[in-house]
Amino acid sequence: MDEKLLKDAASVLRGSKNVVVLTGAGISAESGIPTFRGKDGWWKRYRAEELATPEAFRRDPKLVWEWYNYRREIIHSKKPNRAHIILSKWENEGKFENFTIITQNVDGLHMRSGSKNVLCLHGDIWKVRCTGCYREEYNFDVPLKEIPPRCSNCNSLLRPGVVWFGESLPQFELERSFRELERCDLLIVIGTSGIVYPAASMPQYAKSHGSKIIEINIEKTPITNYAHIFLKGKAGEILPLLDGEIS
Ligand code: BV8
Ligand code: ZN
Repeated sequence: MDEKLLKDAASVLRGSKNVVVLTGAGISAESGIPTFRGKDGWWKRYRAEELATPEAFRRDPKLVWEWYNYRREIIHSKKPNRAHIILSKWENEGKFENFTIITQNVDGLHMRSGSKNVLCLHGDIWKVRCTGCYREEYNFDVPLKEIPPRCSNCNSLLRPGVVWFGESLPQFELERSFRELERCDLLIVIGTSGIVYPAASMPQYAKSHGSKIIEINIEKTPITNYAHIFLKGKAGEILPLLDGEIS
C-alpha cells in the first residue's frame, strides 16, 4: 500500500463532515461471496445477465429461482468481513456528522455488520414479492421450501425482492442517494466495477457537487479516471489501515 496515498486519504477523511460510501460486490468478496464480473463471478457460471431480468423470470421462473436459491445458500453461510465492520464502526462511533452507505449489493452484509443508515439500490436477496398481490416480506428459508415459491396469501408466484436489469430502482432509495451525494464532502467508492447504471453515475454526480472521491479497488475502473485518490488493494485490508490512521 502506498503510504503517502494512505496518509492523504486519511487527512481527507479527517477533514470530512458528510461522508457517503458507495459499495459494490467487491466489498463482500473477502466474505467469500463471488463478485459478478470477477474471474469466479456469478455472471460466468450462471449467465446472470440473462437471469437477472423480468424476461428470464417470465420464461423460466424455476431456473431463475434455482440461481437465487443457490446464491442465498452461499450468502447464508458467509459473514461480514473487516471492511463491513469498519464502516459500521465509523457510523456507530459517530466518526462523521453524517455517514451514509449506498450499496448495490443484495447480500444484506452491511446490515448484518451493524450498519443502519444503508440505502439498498438493488433490493435485498432475503426479500420476496408476490407477482399477484404484491405482498412483500422477508423469507430466510435456506434452502427454499419449494422452487419456485408461491404466495401463502394468493398462491401466485413469488419473485426475488431485487431490482433486475430494465427495472427501475426503488424511488425512495434513489432520491435519498442523490440528496446525500449533493451534500457530501467525501464519497468513498469501494469494490464496484462502475458498469451498472444509475449507480455508476453517482461518483461523477457527487464530484460535480464539490465532493472529493476516494476509490478503493483491487484494479482500476472507469471511476479511477476522476477519483482524487485511488487506493489499490483489498477493501478488507485498506479500511483497517485507514481506520488506524484516523482513530
Ligand atoms: C435502470 C440485482 C431505468 C439483482 C443488479 C447502456 C448504458 C447505460 C445504462 C444501460 C445501458 N443499457 C441498459 C442500461 C441500464 C442498465 C445497466 O446499467 N446495464 C449495464 C450492464 C450497462 N441498468 C438497469 O437496467 C437498472 N435500471 O436503469 O432503470 C430503466 C427502467 C426501465 C427501462 C430501462 C431503464 C437496474 C440495474 C440493477 C440490476 N441489478 N443486481 C441481483 O443481484 O441478482 S446489478 C448487479 O451488478 C449487482 O447488483 C451488482 O452489485 C451490480 C454492480 O456490479 P458490482 O457491484 O460493481 O460488481 P462487479 O462484480 O461488477 O465488480 C466487483 C468489483 O469489485 C470489481 O471492480 C473488482 O475489481 C472489485 N473487487 C473484487 N474484490 C475486491 C474488490 N475491490 C476491493 N476489495 C476486494 N477484495
Ligand atoms: Zn400473493
